[in-house]
Amino acid sequence: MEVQTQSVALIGVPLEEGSGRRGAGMGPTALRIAGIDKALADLGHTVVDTGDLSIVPARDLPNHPKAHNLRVVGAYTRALEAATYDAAKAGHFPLILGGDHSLSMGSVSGMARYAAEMDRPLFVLWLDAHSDFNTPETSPSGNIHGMPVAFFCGLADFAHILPRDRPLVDPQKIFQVGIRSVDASERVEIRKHGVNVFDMRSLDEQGVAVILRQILETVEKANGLLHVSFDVDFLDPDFAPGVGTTVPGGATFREAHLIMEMLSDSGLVSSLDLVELNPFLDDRGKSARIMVEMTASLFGRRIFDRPTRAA
Ligand code: EXY
Ligand code: MN
Ligand code: MN
Ligand code: MN
Repeated sequence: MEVQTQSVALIGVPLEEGSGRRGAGMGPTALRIAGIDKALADLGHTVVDTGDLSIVPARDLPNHPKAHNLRVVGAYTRALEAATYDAAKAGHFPLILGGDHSLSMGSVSGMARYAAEMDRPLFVLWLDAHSDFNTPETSPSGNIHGMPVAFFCGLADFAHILPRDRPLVDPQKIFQVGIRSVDASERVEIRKHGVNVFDMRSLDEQGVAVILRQILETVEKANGLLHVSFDVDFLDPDFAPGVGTTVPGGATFREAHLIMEMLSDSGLVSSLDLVELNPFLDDRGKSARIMVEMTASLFGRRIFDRPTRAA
């Protein structure tokens, strides 16, 4: 199968204030050092590195006792919402180099605005150990990287970071895969709002190919756009240790790799976040390199071509 070459806009987001520790702010640099631009260029894609996002201080936002560093996270959310929307609108594939997972409040909201303008539904594939469906009220930690999904569904509308009339994501158009750490209140909310969860047990029982086929069919039938949000902790910490929130029993290299290949074959992916890489905790750049490998597969790298879409 021919690789459809694309114009890829790299957007660096050195945000770590949404997590409970330092280090994820170095993620964009580590992904660049691991060769993300070359990996994509070698596949024939055009790569435009827009550098790291600059923010305008969000002085209008309050200090929130249950949402730590809201002003910084809010400033990045605003800047990234605009940068992601602008990149997509200009015909680029927005590839966000994180940064902690709170950045998805901005990237997904930007894609939601773009999809609404295109009159197409936005679907989100959330590859993560966590469901990130807390609100400031339910969060056990106050760390905003545990809240982005609730935010872009309009359920954690803290402090009007974005305009109230922004397009939201329908929880039933979210697919969470690899989940294995869920807080009690998140579990209730996930069921209540109909988020589609394929936890690690589903992966073990059904295998990733069956699950991915089901997701891709749904997106294709609806003529949807698919935003992929890839948290390093989706992977098993044995081979991806460079993340602050490791949870044992994660996806294997081969499972994650097959997901990337099937996503690539589908041609449905519109945008991608690479998040939570913490180079300070990594083992000689191992996790950064794996994230680059995964991205290359999503953008068409193959061992051998397949005559038809993976059947
Ligand atoms: N559920 C926990 C919390 O809300 O504090 C842990 C969240 C970790 C989030 C990581 C990024 O995926
Ligand atoms: Mn910072
Ligand atoms: Mn996450
Ligand atoms: Mn996570």
